[in-house]
Amino acid sequence: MGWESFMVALGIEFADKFKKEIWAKIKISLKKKRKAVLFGCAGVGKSQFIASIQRSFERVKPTYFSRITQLLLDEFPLVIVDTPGHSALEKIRQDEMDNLIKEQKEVLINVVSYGYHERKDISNRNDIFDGEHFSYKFLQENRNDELKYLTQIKGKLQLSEVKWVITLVTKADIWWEEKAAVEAYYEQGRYAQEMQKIIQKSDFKHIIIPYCSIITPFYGIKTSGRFGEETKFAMQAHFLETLFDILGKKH
Ligand SMILES: Nc1nc2c(ncn2[C@@H]2O[C@H](COP(=O)(O)OP(=O)(O)OP(=O)(O)O)[C@@H](O)[C@H]2O)c(=O)[nH]1
Ligand SMILES: [Mg+2]
Repeated sequence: MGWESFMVALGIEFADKFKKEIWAKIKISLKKKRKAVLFGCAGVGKSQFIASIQRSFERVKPTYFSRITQLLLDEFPLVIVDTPGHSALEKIRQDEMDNLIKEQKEVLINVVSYGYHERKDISNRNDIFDGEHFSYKFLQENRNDELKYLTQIKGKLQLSEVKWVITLVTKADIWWEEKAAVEAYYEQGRYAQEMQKIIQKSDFKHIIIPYCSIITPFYGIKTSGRFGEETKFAMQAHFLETLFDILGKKH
């Protein structure tokens, strides 16, 4: 093949590939962009969860602003908004709650972690760990905060067009040995009762999904060690399957 015909063949190949790529992009953009927002207390694992679905394994830092991430999950374009959980950043969360109504978000992900909130503002680890167990008081206060945050979303959620609420119970690697208690708490316990009050006056479906974004010690303290990478990936795959199922459904 001479130089000229070689270049022409190459040109056709590239043009063809280019057309295919453009067409794939058009097809994707024709699909309606789904919007999701994450809420939850500081340190429950919202940002680490976003990192995990982007297949990033680095530990994240606390969030101080709302942050939009555009994802393409198996051809589903998804816009996901991360919010800061810190108690002082209430105004930012309120604005995002207003956006729930204005921007017609379809999925709200309420992130919880059975009280295992890892924030940077604990100066003395001994306050939360006695050498064997994590402090009941510390965990209970955090669980109460999870309920408080849920109540704060209530009003806006009831006025919104949200179709699905996912309670994402993250940090399974940390609470794995207590999984029966964790399941009971979110499926039937105090959390479930609070959620039920919201559901009664709303029009969304609620699902609870256990999750693990990263296997790492809690506040530097080694935990169970009985939770492996396989279970983590199985949980991540299950979450994505559920999400595709939800996003693929016509409303
Ligand atoms: N062991 C374990 N640690 C996790 C998991 N998810 C998050 N973490 C850790 O928990 C800490 C808090 O996670 P973030 O994702 O920053 O929490 P956040 O909810 O975004 O917190 P704010 O941005 O302050 O609202 C980080 O040190 C994470 O690495 C998990 O599944 N397992
Ligand atoms: Mg964050």
